[in-house]
Amino acid sequence: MSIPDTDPRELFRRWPHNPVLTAHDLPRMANAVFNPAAVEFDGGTLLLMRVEDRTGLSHFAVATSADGRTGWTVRDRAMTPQVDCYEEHWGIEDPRITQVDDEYFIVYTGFSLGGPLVCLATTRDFVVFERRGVLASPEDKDAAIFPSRFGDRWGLIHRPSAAMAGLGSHIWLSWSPDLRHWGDSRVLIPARLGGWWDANKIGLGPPPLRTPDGWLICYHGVRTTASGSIYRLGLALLDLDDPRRVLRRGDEWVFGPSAIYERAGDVPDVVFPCGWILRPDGDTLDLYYGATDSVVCLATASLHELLDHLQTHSGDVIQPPSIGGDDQMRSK
Ligand code: BMA
Repeated sequence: MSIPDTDPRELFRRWPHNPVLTAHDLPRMANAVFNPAAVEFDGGTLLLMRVEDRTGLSHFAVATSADGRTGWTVRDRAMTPQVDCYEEHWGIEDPRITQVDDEYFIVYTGFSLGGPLVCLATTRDFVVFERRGVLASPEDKDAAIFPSRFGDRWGLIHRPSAAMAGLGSHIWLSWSPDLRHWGDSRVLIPARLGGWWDANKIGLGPPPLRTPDGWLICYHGVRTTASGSIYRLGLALLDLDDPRRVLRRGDEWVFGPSAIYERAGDVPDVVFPCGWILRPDGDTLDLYYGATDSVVCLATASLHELLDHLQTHSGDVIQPPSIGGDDQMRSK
């Protein structure tokens, strides 16, 4: 097995004390804790973590730490599914958080009676959560809202599942004037085909990150092998004013399962980030991810190294044109 952290060419460096948090850090017995959203909150780092309890259903716990690495305080069952409702009947999963002024938009997967769908809740304090309804019907997941509007509209990145096998599940972009009515949808980043690392099924990781070069996107690609799937991460860059324009898309994956805690667990060979935090130096990017659907981990990259990498490791982005519709894109 390769030992990537000893290779200085790797863009993401694992925290040497991974995993950051495990089910043993929870006050109550659970199966696993993974796929955390991450934000700076109250002068520290806050993770909103998916906890899969021993019923098999998931809810969210809050973990806070002054340095984002050690000394975690965990508050379990911070947000629990409304199991009497259709949309969250079998739990809530994989949150992504976008801060808008002093409010936090939490976009998460509801495991509904009809399969996964995309829900929105908002909070100011991670104690009281206001449910704002369903943003996308089943099957859809891996969604996040941009932190600012484009013209008068909010943008939502999401991943509907292809109903027909073999057609691929792609990343889409939809728009809303009010966070309730969504439309003007189009494919943003298509899954590739054939032998690519990101063939057939891809999905957004953390919410888009504003950088001087564009919106930085980290997404997972799922490679199907004879012994199961491998979840790896790649990068893309969207135009700041018109995020429908994909400026760059990395050819190569930049982070994949390699450490033992990423290879052995409930679902082997999975790294699955739902949050990242750009630290105050403007360059240190902490990526919080679930490994093997079992534990919470951390890897750190330099933002300028990621952007440099995209300059030199992306081919031409060829997007098929979309059919008509009013072009309402007006950047502020
Ligand atoms: C995806 C999601 C994630 C999970 C991953 C690997 O489809 O369900 O929650 O981490 O599969 O099992």
